[in-house]
Amino acid sequence: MTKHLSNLAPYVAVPLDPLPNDAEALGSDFQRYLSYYLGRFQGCPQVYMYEALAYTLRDRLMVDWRSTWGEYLQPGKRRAYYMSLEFLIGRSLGNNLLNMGICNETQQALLDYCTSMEEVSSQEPDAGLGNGGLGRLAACFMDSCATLGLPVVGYGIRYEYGMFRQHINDGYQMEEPDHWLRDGNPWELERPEYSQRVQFGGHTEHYIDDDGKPKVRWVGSNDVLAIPFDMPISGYRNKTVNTLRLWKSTATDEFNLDEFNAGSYTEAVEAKNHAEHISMVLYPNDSSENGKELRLRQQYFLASASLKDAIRLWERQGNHDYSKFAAEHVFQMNDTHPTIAVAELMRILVDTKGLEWDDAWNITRNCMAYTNHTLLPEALERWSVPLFAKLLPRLLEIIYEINARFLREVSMKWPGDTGRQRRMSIIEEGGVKQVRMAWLAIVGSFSVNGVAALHSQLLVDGLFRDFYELWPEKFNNKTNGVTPRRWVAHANQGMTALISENIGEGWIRDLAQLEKLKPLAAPEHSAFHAQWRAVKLANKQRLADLVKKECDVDFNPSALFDVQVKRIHEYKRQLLNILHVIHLYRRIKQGRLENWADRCVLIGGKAAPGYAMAKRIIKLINSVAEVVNTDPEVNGRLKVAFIPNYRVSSMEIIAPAADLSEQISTAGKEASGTGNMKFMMNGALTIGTYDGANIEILEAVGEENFFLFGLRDADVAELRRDYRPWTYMERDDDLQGVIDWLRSGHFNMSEPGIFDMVLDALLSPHDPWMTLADFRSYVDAQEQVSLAWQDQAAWTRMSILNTASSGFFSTDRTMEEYNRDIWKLKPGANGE
Ligand code: 26W
Repeated sequence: MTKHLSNLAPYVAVPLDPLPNDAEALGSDFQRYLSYYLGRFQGCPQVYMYEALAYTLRDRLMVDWRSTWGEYLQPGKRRAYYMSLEFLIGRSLGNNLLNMGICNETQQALLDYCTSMEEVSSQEPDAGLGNGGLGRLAACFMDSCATLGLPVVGYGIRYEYGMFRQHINDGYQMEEPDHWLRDGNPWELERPEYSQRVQFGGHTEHYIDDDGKPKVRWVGSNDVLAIPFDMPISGYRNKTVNTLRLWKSTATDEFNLDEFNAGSYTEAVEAKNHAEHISMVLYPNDSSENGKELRLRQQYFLASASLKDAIRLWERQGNHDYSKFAAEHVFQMNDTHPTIAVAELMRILVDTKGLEWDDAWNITRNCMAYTNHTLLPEALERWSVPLFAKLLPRLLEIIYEINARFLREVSMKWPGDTGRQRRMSIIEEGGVKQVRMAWLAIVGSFSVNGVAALHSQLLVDGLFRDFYELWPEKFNNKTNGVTPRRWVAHANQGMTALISENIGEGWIRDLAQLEKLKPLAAPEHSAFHAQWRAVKLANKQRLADLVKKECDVDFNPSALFDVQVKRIHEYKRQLLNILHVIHLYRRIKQGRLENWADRCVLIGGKAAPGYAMAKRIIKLINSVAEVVNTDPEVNGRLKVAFIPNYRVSSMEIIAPAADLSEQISTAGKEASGTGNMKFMMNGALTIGTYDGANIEILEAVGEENFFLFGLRDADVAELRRDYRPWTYMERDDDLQGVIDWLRSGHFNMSEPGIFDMVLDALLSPHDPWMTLADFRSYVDAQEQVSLAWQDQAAWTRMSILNTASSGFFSTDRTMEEYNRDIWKLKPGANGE
């Protein structure tokens, strides 16, 4: 039965006594969980060891979790809420151990069980509640906010099924559901007492209330219940534990009762199923919206439950004066996905709290902030008006009202400019009218930001130009980052120890201190260089073992590890990479081995299940790999592997082992990229286009330590007007040769024609990604890479300089900027 709380006294956190963290206490709690809670014994499957350990640690997080909440619930305390349909958390065990600072004690405690940390950690399934960059960014943000002691709560959806598991079958991607919650999730805490009701469907009624005021009510709806599950987010050794609150959908109690009383048991169960569908599965599309009703349900479910929860918390502290609401709340919307929150907050304030429209609007536009993560037109969310009318009738009315008032403002500023009004309208006219979610987000927010300098500039120059002309002060840049705790201190323990021995441990909290490594890049520190190389070599051996296990391909750790891992998308140009691989293969076959560097090329990533071209690209990579890896003439000079099921936990092994990071998107298309930063921190050199955060990486490390190639975004825009890909072939024998080999069927002997679609796309004058235009420049840059690799001393120096220059790309810096410019929160006492 759902536990409801009503008429509660204001929340007061009674402090808990801390639990001891010595090996003995940890060991005995571990033993107690294993035996008395899980009913298992020494020698049981390792997964129970993981669970017992997770409970042991969660107990210890509880003390700080409670005191952190207590801190954040001080009267008048301003809080931020990060609303995101995705949080790509990965595993929590190792990260919590690191942040709590009890790795050694825990290792000690486990000795009696003849079990290694690595074995136990690997039992934890990845929490894959995200697609890629946007979802992982949200997880890195949570880590940094906790480390900085910022009062930020994450709101998301507790998908029963996360990102699908990818198998490779005969070179083709196969998707398998990821039931990550099957064995339960020991980190989460269910809090049914804070459930929220969310309405769908029904209709609106306009009426006059007792005071003679016109009012609206939303009636006849089918409601679902949102149940919160809290995940603790530990800060780095600072006694702060923040909260990620994930909502699960279920049927409301009376829904069941009605149906049961009518004697329709199966219908009642069906209704329950229907309600539970909302949080059942993460949509696996990144960068293309498909307008599915269930997705809109998810978005409203998250926005509505989260806003009601934040309001509940605030009212329970005795607050009822809504003129203070905006001063104490900020909601950061991660892309347009939760943007219906703008209209939902208006609905709550006007319909249920009885505020006047203008007052409600002032509050709303002073506490909402929006981050854009993509310029790709196919990724811009639009919802059809008829769908909106059916699912969220009251919200649609509110959006129309917001739009009418907004368009009046536009026409005051630009009288008679109907073209501009049409462009700026939140409702797009046409066959089926559409709600433009990005426009709603901009109109309803006080801050709009892009995620890298170039991206933010392109937004105000292009997509958002009209809005920028109206409200220039709203627009700002916040260059992304990644958390150095997970991506260096946890993932690369060898390098962490080496760095700390030389410059102390301060860098883990203050990544700018990596600058102190710069003097050590000088040639006279040859002992340090040797250690740096030894760490990289060990990491490469660990990756080689993984590649052997997953792909049955032998990677030689002394070869150059050339890595591209990210979602498979045409704009990210895995195709350009594979064209280069074919080029290298041709060189071997033709005996053109001048300045050769042995390479192991690793590619990984998931394709959206409905994205046929991306799936065919995966097949091509695997087909080329098969030919190259089995040709005796290649003789170890080149290896190619596609690593299946690329995810957070695989990146933890891949990033520390990479020598070369491939960031080769068509200029102007990758908003930022964050994998580029993980590689840089771990000492990889980048080969990249002038795009997204690559530009800032290049500026930080210097162009002599970066392999830049390709067209700039302005060149791409210019060339777009008259693009003739075949001309590049005619002028370049290498490109001609590569395309000829592809066309000849050399890589698909038993499946003729399967790569025709790839060739057609590359050779089309409409190819938006202009892969062939960048081929020569890419191949030349790759030759520079091979040359540089020959000089291992110089390479090591560049590798050290990359790590040393990566301080800016910590999400600690990103969060400090969000806080300085947008959130304006005071760090809690714990965070100082
Ligand atoms: C509506 C379907 C959909 C789903 C996800 C559309 C778009 C998305 C995201 C925008 C995809 C995404 O992850 N974008 C990435 O965000 C990262 C974090 O800011 C950036 O580093 C990447 O460049 C950007 O592609």
